[in-house]
Amino acid sequence: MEGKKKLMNPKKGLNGELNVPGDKSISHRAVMFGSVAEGKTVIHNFLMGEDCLSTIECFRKLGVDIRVTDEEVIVSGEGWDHLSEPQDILDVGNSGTTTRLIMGILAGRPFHSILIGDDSIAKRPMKRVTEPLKKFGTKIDGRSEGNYTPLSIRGGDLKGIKYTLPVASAQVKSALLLAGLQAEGTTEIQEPEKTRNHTEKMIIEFGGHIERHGDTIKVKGGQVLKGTEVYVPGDISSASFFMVAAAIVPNSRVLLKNVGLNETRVGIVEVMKKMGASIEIMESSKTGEPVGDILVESSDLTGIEIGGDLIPSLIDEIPVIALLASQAKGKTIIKDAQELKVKETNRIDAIVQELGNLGADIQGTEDGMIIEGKTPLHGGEVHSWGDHRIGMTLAVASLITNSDVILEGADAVNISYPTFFEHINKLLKK
Ligand code: SPQ
Repeated sequence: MEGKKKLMNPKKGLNGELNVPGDKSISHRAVMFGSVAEGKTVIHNFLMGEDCLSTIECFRKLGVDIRVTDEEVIVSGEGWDHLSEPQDILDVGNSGTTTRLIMGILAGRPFHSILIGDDSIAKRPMKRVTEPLKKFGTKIDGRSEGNYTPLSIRGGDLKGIKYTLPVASAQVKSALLLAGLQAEGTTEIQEPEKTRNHTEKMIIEFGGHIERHGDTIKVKGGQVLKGTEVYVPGDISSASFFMVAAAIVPNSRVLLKNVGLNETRVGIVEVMKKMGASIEIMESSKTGEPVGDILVESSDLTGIEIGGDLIPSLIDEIPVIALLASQAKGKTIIKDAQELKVKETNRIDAIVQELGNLGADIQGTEDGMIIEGKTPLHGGEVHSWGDHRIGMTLAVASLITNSDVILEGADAVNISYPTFFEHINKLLKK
């Protein structure tokens, strides 16, 4: 994942409108649900990023017919029982979502499969999924007692469980719901904090049933899902790079169209408002996944404290929020975000080191970081650490440096936003 890019800072600000690519979390889930549902699923605005393409390849190896056209992805699902034993290993690439969610599906399938990914995936903890899946009755193992890839799964008959998640994780919750849909009886999952709920919404979209009471989610086993049409909204995590860019680059005004505004994902909007950013949300549709437009203009910002149950709703935006905070007056404290250490990289270390290299006053803590602003940033050589969100944050930082930035590992953006640099250039030209 190399690729060196020289980035320039703009003279006139960022101006114009963008349709950011489809939501990564929803794109993965649409392929997975389409694969286990009966009948055709047509997915519009699917994210053609490397992670979601890994999901497509894995399900093709499980015998599912998936057709990709310029307009849509068509999944010809034939139900849970028609997934077949793969002849080859399933390569999840760099994608934590693929790894964890597919385990929940494979747990209930009566065959053997092996999951493997890249060097980053090999370091991400999987026991949080393998342990509860064993309680359902599946056979699953991997390096370090099932904590790391390669993972080997021999699925079978499952019995529903009651389980309290030790960490707030939508991926773990989703894996257990996918296993629960195939298990005998009811599965009850309690989450410590509310995490993204795309899996729950998709169970309903595919004709299934799920209940939520307070922090407990209940799903019955033996559910037959039906193929459907899925409209993937723009990814708010991708939009966030341009929301922050518009706020920190002087003379900017950017309109982001058709962005997903699911209430479990919009923490960054709350944070930007609290910091004093000029941000306007125009919701256009509330059915299924809520969607709307986001208008952001250059703003004077003030540091704030970010923590508690807000964290899961902006966990992937913290690198770019750190950059935002470096341009806010005063201190920003980000806490309760220790999960950042087990993402594609240790995102606390990566962002502290790389933004520090550009002159930001930023310090890592056990569960987050402390940023003091407002600090002018200078040019230099920085690295994405092979992590798309770190790479895109540094590219946005380069828009306000006083000299050029060389970004190594720029190709990492292809994981979730292959047209990222094209989109920056589009806004620079206006
Ligand atoms: O798929 P992956 O690699 O885990 O992607 C990331 C990202 O930054 O794109 C995290 F590194 O997003 C996760 C997110 O952090 C996607 C996700 C989901 O689709 O369910 C949930 C979050 O992870 P978790 O561990 O909190 O469940």
